Amino acid sequence: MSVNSGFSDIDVQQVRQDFPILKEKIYDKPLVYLDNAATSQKPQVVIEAISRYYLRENSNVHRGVHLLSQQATEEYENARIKMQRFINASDSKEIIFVRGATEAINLVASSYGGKCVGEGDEIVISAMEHHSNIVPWQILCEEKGAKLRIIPMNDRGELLLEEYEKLLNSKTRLVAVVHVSNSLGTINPVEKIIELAHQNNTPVLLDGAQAAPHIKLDVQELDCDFYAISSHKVYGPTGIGVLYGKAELLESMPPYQAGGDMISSVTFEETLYNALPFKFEAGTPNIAGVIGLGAAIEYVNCIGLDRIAARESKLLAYASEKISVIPGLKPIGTAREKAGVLAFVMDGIHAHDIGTILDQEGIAIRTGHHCSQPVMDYFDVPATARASFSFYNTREEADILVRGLQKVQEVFS
Ligand code: C6P
Repeated sequence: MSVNSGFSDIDVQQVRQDFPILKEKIYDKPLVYLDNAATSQKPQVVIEAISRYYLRENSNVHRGVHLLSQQATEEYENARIKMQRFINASDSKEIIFVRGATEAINLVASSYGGKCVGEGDEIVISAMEHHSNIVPWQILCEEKGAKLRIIPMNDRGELLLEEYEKLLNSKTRLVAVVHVSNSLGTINPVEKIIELAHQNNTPVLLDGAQAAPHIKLDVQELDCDFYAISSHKVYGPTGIGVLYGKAELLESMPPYQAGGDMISSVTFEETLYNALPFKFEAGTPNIAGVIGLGAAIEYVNCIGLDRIAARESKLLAYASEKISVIPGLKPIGTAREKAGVLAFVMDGIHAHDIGTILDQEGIAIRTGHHCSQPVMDYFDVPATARASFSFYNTREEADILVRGLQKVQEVFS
């Protein structure tokens, strides 16, 4: 495994060795994987941690007196502490393991929303949310007779903070905003968003699905109330993620799901709930997933998020400049603060055709609405093509993307 120290650049050829899949060929051409916003690739250490668990430690957690169960429990709880440190939460009980960012948001909508949102109340989200941070609030608002208010954005894909400020009032029960947009790449000014919400006594949930792989997080410094993370975007396995919540808020919220592990005692007359974080982790959890996520965090720590962010930002700038010379190509999302994502449309060519032709060249990008249909509506496009970068991508791969796009033009000219 590549371990970098100090502030030197990442040795990209060396880190690529950590990801077995990057050696794959697609239609006999080297894989150029530029779909990292959909899911990132997994380093060998993550794959090994999962298989080691199944090969040598497979057993249930928090339940057994036998050694295997104790070992599995220790690894599972160690991963919680790794995640606590990764985002600088003040206590490991503030780390709730869930299925992904989607479930993290649904948990808050169901539990916090169920308790604290009533008729006439308002939830504020933004114009650039992923469907995961729209639909749970729509359902809640419909159930409760509450109202969804939307922070608008400009043509660069930047939120209008002065409009946001006007939306906050005594009825606002929660502000739920994406930290980094998956369809535009915008890094939102979340510090300011949180400050303004807190002046209004309103808690803030950040959808960090796209931020966690690119930005060093400090939830205490941010002072956010909830933070949602997907493991599979931060080099860990699928089917696992994290909801961070401030302990006092989580303590005050009712359970989200009910079953084993979330109770401290059950009789037919009365059930007492378990302490945090277990109150929100009903049933046998995704143990292998949590252990894999723990290994992913260790891996990312070894590379260093500062170094990852610096490399990705240079790559994004390089690729953005290179594709800007392609005639008829229009970038979608040109915010001044961006991470990871390069989305665009091409005159007279559907995004799916771009994706299909690039695929023939071994280049994996995502095309479509990226689960952000309101963003497509705003830019008046049915779909975009989206290349999304990770620290293991190279300038040569950006050049291959540009050549692929030139080929797309030739095919359609
Ligand atoms: N975006 C993309 O290609 P899950 O599916 O629960 O791991 O993450 C949902 C989610 C929530 N918020 C944001 C900002 C996201 O980008 C995503 C997932 C992927 O853009 C798959 S749609």
